[in-house]
Amino acid sequence: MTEWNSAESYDTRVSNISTGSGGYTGPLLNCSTVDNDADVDELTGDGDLDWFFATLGQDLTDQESDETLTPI
Ligand SMILES: [Ca+2]
Ligand SMILES: [Ca+2]
Repeated sequence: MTEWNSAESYDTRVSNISTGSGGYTGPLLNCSTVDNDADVDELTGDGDLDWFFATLGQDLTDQESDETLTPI
């Protein structure tokens, strides 16, 4: 959570946490490390910039145009 709450930009934080760039050494979050399940989920992030992990065509999100959705 330290990286996510850092002063880096949203795009840099997503990149660092998904790839280990920028000196980030914590657990990676990407389509290889986040598992899908068979359940239909509704993911809501409201007004802040959120990063969604969802199965396209199954899970529902309130993703906005400036937010990342990583398909799983
Ligand atoms: Ca699901
Ligand atoms: Ca949001």
